[in-house]
Amino acid sequence: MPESRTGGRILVDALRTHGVDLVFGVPGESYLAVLDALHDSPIRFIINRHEGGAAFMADSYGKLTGRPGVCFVTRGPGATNAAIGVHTAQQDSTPMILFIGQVGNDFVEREAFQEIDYRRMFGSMVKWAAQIDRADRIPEYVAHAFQRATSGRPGPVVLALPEDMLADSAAVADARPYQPVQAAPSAAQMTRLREMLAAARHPLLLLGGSGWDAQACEDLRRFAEANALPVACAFRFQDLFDNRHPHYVGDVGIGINPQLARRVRESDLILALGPRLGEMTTGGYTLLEPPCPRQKLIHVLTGAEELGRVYQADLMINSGMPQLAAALAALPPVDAGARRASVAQARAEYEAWQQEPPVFRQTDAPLNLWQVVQTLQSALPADTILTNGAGNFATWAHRFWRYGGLRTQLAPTSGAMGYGVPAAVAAAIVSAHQGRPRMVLNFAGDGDFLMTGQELATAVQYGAPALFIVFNNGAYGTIRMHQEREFPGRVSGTGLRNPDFAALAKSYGAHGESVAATADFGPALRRALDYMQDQGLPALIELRYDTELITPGASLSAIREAALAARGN
Ligand SMILES: Cc1ncc(C[n+]2csc(CCOP(=O)(O)OP(=O)(O)O)c2C)c(N)n1
Ligand SMILES: [Mg+2]
Repeated sequence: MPESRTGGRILVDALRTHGVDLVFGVPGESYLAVLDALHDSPIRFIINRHEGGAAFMADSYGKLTGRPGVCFVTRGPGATNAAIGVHTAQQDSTPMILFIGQVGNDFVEREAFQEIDYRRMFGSMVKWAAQIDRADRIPEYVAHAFQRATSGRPGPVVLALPEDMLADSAAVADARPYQPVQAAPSAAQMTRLREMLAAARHPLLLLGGSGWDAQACEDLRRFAEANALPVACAFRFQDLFDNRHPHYVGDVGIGINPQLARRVRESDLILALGPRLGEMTTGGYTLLEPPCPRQKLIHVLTGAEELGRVYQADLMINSGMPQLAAALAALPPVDAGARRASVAQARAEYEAWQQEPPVFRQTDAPLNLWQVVQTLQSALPADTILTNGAGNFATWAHRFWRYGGLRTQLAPTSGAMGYGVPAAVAAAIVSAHQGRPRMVLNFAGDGDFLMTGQELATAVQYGAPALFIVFNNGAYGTIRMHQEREFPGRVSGTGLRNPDFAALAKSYGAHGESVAATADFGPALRRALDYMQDQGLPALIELRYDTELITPGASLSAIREAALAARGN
């Protein structure tokens, strides 16, 4: 007979069973029994300053380790604050488990204090939302949650924990560790894939999605080299292939290199390995047209239910990425000699796209953001983790940064502003916890930063030395840009009056400074890196520049004038 334990303890023991070492969250009186059980547990509880930050950190943990990120929040307000991270885990296919303290079963269905039905609230956002009503079933529910979050297409799971259930005791045994389940390609599918590859003249590999590991990326590299394949990465999955590799030709996302867009359109075979082929990766469903694209399409996904959802591929394969990549690496190469020159050409187009954009020659901007990225890239190690949220500033990362391979990028395909700051804090904490501290760099917009900037307090509390670069253009610039395109000259709801970011950083105990001219950035970076190194604490450098510098390709006034001209004004 197992010993009797409280629900809180059974739950924390279950987390241990499944290998959890670190959880994120904001406390609430609804789950005191869990907090109490954590008191005696080796699991580290990173406390956050907002549940949105906690949920983003759990998503980042999932992206960095491939294991579910775990987040604890309280009922009602805590759960609603956390929703942005759950949605991001869904869109990014990140394994994640959100535990929510819940109203006790003695008060349920009265709309008691902070009561929400989480099955209905999160229903369409998660792989599974459930409530554990009996302490003796905790091991079963938690094992199911880990299984569900990691098998097939990974994603978020929500478990609600009624307060009285957590306080109850039960004599129940622990479950076994979860075993993620993934399909593998069949021999017949691999034969067909090889035939299609042998027949193609302009094939293109498009990588994306979650569930990759180091071996899978290595296998994939060998396959791409042996078959002379150009490799592109889907929107915000740019770290699946080392961007310095001669076969890497760019990312298929927002602000795509027009040369690469042409290659996607003119390709006669797209091997989409892992990406969902969503709106951002298909140029709003134009680069590939649903339901039957002009290009031949091989679509491989971890989730069977996603195959054929938008695109009826010529060959659909349901497979995990390690299983697929191993099969690809074992495939006898096709005769691809004729393609080598075209790979080199595509690579040259990528490199040309990364050169200094003309906007700095057209404007007299005192701060050259392209130069800033070059300075950062040459000062920081290749395995630096670069994080960002959403906004036009992210272009400076996606287009000009060379991601150094698997797990060097944390960025939301959901386009969630505020993702990058907590992601950076999580990356610094998680990598140090794993015994291999990494350099972590965050690019944030002024709007983006202030959505979750209070997680700087978390960074300081836990000694997480990430470097934050705030792109301050005094505006929700992306929306301003769209405004100038659609309603030229009519600025509405997009201007920002900001705090002093350097002073703000200092008030948290971080290093802070502000830069407005190109020549000042290098010395500022040196001081920031020295501080991080000496103190083990974060640093922030604000970049001040005019809203006019809205994209690398065109200034705001050029966008407005083009829009006015198109309207005949
Ligand atoms: C949580 C959230 N709210 C609103 C939006 C809509 N949105 C997309 S970009 C953007 C402006 C971003 O501003 P900023 O961070 O300053 O970057 P900039 O575009 O100015 O470089 C907004 C409001 C969003 N994507 N996410
Ligand atoms: Mg801005």
